[in-house]
Amino acid sequence: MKKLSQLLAICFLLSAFCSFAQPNGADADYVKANYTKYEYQVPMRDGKKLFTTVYVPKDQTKKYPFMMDRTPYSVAPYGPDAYSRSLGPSSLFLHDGFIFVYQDARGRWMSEGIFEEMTPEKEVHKTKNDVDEGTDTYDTIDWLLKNIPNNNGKVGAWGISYPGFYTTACLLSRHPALAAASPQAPMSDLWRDDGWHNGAFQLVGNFGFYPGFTNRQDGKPTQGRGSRLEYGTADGYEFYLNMGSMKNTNDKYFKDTIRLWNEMMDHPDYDQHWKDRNILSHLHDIKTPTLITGGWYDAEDLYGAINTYKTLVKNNPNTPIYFTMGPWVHGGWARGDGDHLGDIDFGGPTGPFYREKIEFAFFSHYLKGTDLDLKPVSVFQTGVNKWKTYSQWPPKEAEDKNLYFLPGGKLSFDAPQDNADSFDEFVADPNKPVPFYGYTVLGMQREYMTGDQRFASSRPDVLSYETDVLDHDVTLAGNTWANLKVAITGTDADWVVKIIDVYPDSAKNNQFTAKGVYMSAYQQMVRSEEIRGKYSNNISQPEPFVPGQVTPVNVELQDILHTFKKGHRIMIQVQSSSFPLIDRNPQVFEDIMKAKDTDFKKQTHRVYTSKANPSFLKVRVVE
Ligand code: PG9
Repeated sequence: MKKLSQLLAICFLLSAFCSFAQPNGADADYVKANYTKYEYQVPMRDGKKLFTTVYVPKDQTKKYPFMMDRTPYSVAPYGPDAYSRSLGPSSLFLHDGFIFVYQDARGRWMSEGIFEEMTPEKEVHKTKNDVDEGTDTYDTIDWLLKNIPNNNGKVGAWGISYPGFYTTACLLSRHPALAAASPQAPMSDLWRDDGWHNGAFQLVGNFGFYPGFTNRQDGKPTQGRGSRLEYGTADGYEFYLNMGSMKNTNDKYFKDTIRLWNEMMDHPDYDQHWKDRNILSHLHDIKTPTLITGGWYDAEDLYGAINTYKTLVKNNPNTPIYFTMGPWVHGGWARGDGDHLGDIDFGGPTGPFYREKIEFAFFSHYLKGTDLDLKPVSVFQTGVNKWKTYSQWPPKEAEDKNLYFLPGGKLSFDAPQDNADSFDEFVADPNKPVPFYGYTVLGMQREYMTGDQRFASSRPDVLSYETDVLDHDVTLAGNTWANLKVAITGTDADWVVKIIDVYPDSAKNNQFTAKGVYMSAYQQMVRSEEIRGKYSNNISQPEPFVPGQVTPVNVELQDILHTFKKGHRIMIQVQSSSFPLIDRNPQVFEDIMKAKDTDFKKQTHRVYTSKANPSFLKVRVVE
């Protein structure tokens, strides 16, 4: 049984590791014919050894740079004769020739040591035991330069998602040989990336993940474990609603055996546990040219990509920092065409352009000295489906404006004028939460990020505000801020804000439009974000609402670059659940991770639309 659970675990995590690669038969054959694989236990300064696989080009007539991927998801296949089916970020690297290095991070799989979620980085390293991902990277690079022949003395690092975090952490080695790095969809701050969004727990993205990811803490290699959840249904909404409160995740399923899950449940506030794991606070004195890559429709690490870029640029003005955001899901740039998501057509392939003209060109320049014609910012403008380049992000040309919620479900750049204290109200019932997508399965449905919102518009517990038909294109660029004035009858509430592109009745279906869906009057999600109301004033010290008192709730929505075309409308929806994307709020001020099923009760929520208490979305508009 032990072997079976280990095999299951390897399969589960290989899916995470390989799902971003582009394995195909031709590449697999090329790897075997042109590279020789070696396996090493690389010693770290504290004596722990990290399992490291190295693929060396058979052609030893020239010197090669390293391309390194440090990962918690296993560097399988293990064994000197078991070859990976692909190497590097894309086939371009495989065929151009690099020394590829894959390393099990500390405490993962075949590497020794103790694994910690998002390893807390140390600012000072006094003794050899003061280790973190920065020191592990430094020691690994030193060892590679000395022990792998025929290298050209330059190291590149890349990784997506958790490996993206490890790539960001590579920058903290500040090793002089680290000549280029590309953290892609990097996790940066779990309280704002995969774990929580402003205090709302990301339920569907995590519940199925942690059983397979959590390993024991005995410091010995091969610590994986299988994920053994019996869901009993394929309907995610039904499964998670029947599960009940977050307390039941342990009472009914995990039985307190999943260490990393319990770390989540025990730290719902932005406390020292998360502050220690926020790598953004260490991104100073970075000299390595860096390319940050992310997807506008990344349901996991959108915050990480955008804010790793913004922090690096702010703290390191003299270091070349590049930024690319395309119309991609989590890791979507690494494989396939990237020509659509759900019903939305992006006008052609976007992935191949990125992989060749941005990613490969970046690494080839800094590791091999080839020419580079790359602007600092290359971003895909959705709505009109074209690539744009800027010198900085958000564009300095952007102009701040407010989109005001008005009585009668109107939305306008003009502020409310009347003196009446107008508001809209709805009954929020946590036992009948608003689905986050038109239909729900057990896992994350990434299509929700461009999904048709007509299923929500018709619900009485969803408020919709929309502009008149636009008589010209309106392009929003950068992050936006929802500034709500609300009042509730309870003492806590979640607030979900959605920016939606409303198509004209004349809109035609495209090649990707699902059967039975009509693009006529389609309500395309452009961006959504949520906040657990009690954190609105202080994310570390949550505060109860005073029932009936008008209260400001402000939430940042992550960046977009989207054109609402002439003939379309801009819509904003506000609701108090998005299930099971996020967990439910009992709407009473308490530790929701410990709430009882009987705590979840209906409350009445108001959103004000008056001159005295204006609610609005602060946006940045570019021509
Ligand atoms: N960012 C992804 C993830 C990490 C932790 C929890 C859930 C998801 C990932 O690395 O795939």
